[in-house]
Amino acid sequence: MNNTVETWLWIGTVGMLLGAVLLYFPLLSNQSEREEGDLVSHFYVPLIAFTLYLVMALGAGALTTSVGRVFYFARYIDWSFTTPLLLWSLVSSGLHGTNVRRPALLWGLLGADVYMIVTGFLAALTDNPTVKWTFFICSCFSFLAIYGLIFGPFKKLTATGPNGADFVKKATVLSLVWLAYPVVFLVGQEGLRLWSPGADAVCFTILDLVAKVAYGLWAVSLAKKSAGALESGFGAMPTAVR
Ligand code: RET
Repeated sequence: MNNTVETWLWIGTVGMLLGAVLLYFPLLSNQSEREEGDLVSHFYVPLIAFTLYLVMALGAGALTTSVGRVFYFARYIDWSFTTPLLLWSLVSSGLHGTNVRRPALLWGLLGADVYMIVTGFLAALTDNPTVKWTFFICSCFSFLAIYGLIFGPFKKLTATGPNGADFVKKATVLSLVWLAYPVVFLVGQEGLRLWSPGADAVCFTILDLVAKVAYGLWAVSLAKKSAGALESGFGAMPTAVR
């Protein structure tokens, strides 16, 4: 394994472990139902990522394709679990305190997300350009569907509750960070191969640490604030009115 790649896979492993430990403590002191969904999901996200980074750092979780490119498929196993968890906690915390229950809409969002990762995996796996770019486009359309659902129906529905403003803040940050993933794919080894495997490892590791650990810590702190506000009667209004 290339030295830069190996170093960054270990940075990812240690960073995710640290993130999981940091995100475990808020779980122990949880006092409210409002925070529960956020706390549980934001703990599992770095824990899952730690496991898959460890697999990659130890030299597994990758295969060599027909043109000699090393493809880290373990990233896609990580994303298949962590991205649905991140979207689920974004939406369920946004809807908390409203009377809205739209399970089919939530399943639609999670379905688009899993479809995005699976078609992205197929695009990354192959070296056949027609197959690669066909699945890349499928994956990008699913990504657009995710944006459409978040900033369409879910933004409207969460606006009826006390966490609507936090939902918009989190959704904005999440969509900006997530946007960098297809760009790295496009430029890196899985796409046009304009830069080295080391550059891929650096970018994906930094992105993963931001999208999972930094975002998770921020989301949990927002959940704590919002639970405090709900307890002291603030923000309970919209629920009571409905
Ligand atoms: C792929 C393939 C090419 C097209 C698109 C992609 C999108 C990937 C995304 C990944 C997000 C991962 C996160 C992980 C952290 O937990 C699969 C690269 C659109 C958005 C946030």
